[in-house]
Amino acid sequence: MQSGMMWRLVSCVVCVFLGWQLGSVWAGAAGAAEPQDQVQIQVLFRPEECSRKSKKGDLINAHYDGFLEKDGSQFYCSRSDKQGHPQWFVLGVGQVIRGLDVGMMDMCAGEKRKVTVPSELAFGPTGKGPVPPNATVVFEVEVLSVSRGPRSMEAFGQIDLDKDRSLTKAEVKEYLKLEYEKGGKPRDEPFYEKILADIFWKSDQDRDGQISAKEYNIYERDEL
Ligand SMILES: [Ca+2]
Ligand SMILES: [Ca+2]
Repeated sequence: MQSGMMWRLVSCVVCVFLGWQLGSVWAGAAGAAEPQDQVQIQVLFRPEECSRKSKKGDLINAHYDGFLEKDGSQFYCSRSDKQGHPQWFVLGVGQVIRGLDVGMMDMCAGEKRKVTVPSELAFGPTGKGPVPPNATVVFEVEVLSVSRGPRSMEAFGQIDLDKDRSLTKAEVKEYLKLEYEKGGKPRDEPFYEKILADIFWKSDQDRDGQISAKEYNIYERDEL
């Protein structure tokens, strides 16, 4: 019992770090031909009202808890960690493991799913942190909001106000503000700061404070 609690504590600490890393690690490793066939999706709850379903490039706010399939032990805990805030990420562009990019498509705000991801679309032959090599993982996800994100390629040009093919925080913030105002839901400063911090942490891989065209679009380099 005690060791179980200890494991959870350790894994929660690890997951905070892991959470930031989930995306970049396997962004380049997703070579499987038809990933949608390999990811098992079980819808646990779907709200009756669903005005918008998640698609590639959308900005998602979600909780996701990760478990090892083999023994059910938890290795990631955006929800169960008491400090846990739901995570912001852009869907379908490699900010989360490929299995979640695939398994979280077409979700409504309020929907809950169980997504089972084979190792090739998760942490691969090397594993990561508490996830051993070649491990199938199960995520319980709950989507809190779905909105148009900053990642569609048409959006890049709109965001890049000075047309230098690189995005500053000010440029991304301006874009997000416009999007939320358009949607009739303007937000306060801390809200935008939180999203910006998340987006830049996950996207600005060389940490130069700007999101380059290459950093912006991980899967489809050809488009630029
Ligand atoms: Ca710019
Ligand atoms: Ca950069």
